[in-house]
Amino acid sequence: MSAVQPIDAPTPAAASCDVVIVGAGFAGLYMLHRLRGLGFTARVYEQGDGVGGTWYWNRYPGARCDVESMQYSYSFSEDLQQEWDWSERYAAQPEILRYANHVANRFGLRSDIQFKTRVDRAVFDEAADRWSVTLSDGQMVRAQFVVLATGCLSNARMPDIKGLAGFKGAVYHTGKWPHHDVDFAGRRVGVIGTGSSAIQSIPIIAEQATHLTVFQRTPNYSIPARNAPLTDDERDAFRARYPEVRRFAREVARNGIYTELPDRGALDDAESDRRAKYEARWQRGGLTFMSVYNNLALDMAANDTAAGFVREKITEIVKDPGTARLLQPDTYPIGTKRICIDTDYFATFNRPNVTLVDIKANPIEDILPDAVRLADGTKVALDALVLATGFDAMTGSVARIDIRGRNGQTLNHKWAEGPKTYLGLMSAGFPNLFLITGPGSPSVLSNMMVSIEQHVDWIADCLGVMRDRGLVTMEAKRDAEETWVAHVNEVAKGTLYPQANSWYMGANIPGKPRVFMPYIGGVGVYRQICNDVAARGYEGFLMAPAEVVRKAAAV
Ligand code: N01
Repeated sequence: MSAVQPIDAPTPAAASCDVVIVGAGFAGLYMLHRLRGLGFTARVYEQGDGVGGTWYWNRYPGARCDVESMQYSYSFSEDLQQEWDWSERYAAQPEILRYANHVANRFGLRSDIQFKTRVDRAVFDEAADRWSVTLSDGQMVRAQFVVLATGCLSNARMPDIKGLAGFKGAVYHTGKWPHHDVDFAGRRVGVIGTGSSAIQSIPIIAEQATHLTVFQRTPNYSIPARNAPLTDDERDAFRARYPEVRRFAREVARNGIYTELPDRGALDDAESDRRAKYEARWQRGGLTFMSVYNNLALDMAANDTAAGFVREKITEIVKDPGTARLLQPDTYPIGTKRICIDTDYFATFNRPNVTLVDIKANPIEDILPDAVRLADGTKVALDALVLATGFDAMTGSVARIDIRGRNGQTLNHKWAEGPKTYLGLMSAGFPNLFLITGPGSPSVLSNMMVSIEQHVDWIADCLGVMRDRGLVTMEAKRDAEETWVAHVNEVAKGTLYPQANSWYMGANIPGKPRVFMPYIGGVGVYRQICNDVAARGYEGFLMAPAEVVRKAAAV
């Protein structure tokens, strides 16, 4: 395996290219690789100074993947998937970042990536059918196509808490962690938030800090990860099955993960059988807890059985009954917020140096230079604050770019009441602008690697077809987009998901429209829809020589 070192120096920015790719995470890297393979000129702009996207930024203690690494990895290169040795069932962030760097080096991608460069603006020039892309260093790049590989969980959200700027101790956000080790030894630390990032970092911070105070607004359901080193035999056995594992993940699974498909609902089993099945999954660990039965996301009574099981587990693990009660989620169905997986999260609250504070009942009033003050006047003295407050998910990173399509319309204006896309791939009025794992696609509800590869392949194939047929512009038709948005909403409404105030719904951002953003129909179903659309001549898209598209769009 290679070290995290560039092997080829970046070349200066191109003044024009076929495709501008925004972001050098797993989506941007593979997009670049595919486009190069087809002979397109492409240029990636990345605001960080390295590849890896979400894995570049999220360096908080305990950060690791919640999909098993043998599956959370690229499948496009047989050599790559055979040669890379994942060391653990769920790789930690440094190893995933090494993998991203290995891929960039192995496929010689760095020469077309410009680091430390944000894309600030992209304006579609209707006269020339080209995008004019403005970079943070002031350069302008012209491109026929723009691909937003900006990531769904990459725009860290600072909470709007009075006095935060005046806190004199160190402040960290899990989503934008420093690149050096942070040692909490000898410090009184506060963690605000109890989502996946907090649940992974809290047990580790608790081991270091003099005292850790966790400020919880909403408790989360969490399942043990049961992380463990992978042996050579386990890796070999998995690799031997890769053709089937990858096929299943792409075509059959709802969430892009190879696992057993449940054939019955939770209420079809007697209580004792149900408990035995939940217990077996709890012992196995991981996200597949939610696929014990086929109706946990659909039927409230079925869901209650799984939620109740996890609540009982919390009672068993946490010794103080009051703390256990506070840690038990009961205001939303299990799985409707992204389920967490952890290592010793609940047990951490048995430590004498850890305190849980219920800020739903007693909210944070303000932050003083050396403490958090609660509504009842209590002051919690702190030396360091960790904000595990999440992201402006799915749309946040797109919204930071000033994107202007036909007639000068901005994407932010168009999406003011919620994101609108056709298939999550394009938005009407924004020709030749593609999104990878955008709202309206399975995206964050799936193994992101599977969804990224599917989108990249679809887009790359599409650009190849356009070139072969002499087509210059492509855009989503408005009626196709409306039909798709309605379908995405309808499928979501048939599930329990909209019942939770989740970031899937935009509920964590004050003022953000409440729309269930990802497509919940399943990755296999979705892939088939996309393939069928392409097979029918890219049905629902305007795809024609320049002058034809312009006339049609004007009607
Ligand atoms: O963010 P979150 P995250 N005052 O939004 C609380 C992926 N991920 O970074 O629920 C007080 O889930 C907020 O409270 P509430 C994964 O998909 C994956 O943890 O809004 N509290 C909540 O508790 C995940 O779902 C891994 O009431 C405030 C927390 O902060 C997604 O990223 C690891 C607050 C935010 O939780 C996001 O996870 C990490 C305020 N003003 C992340 N504002 C893997 O395992 C927010 N909160 C791969």
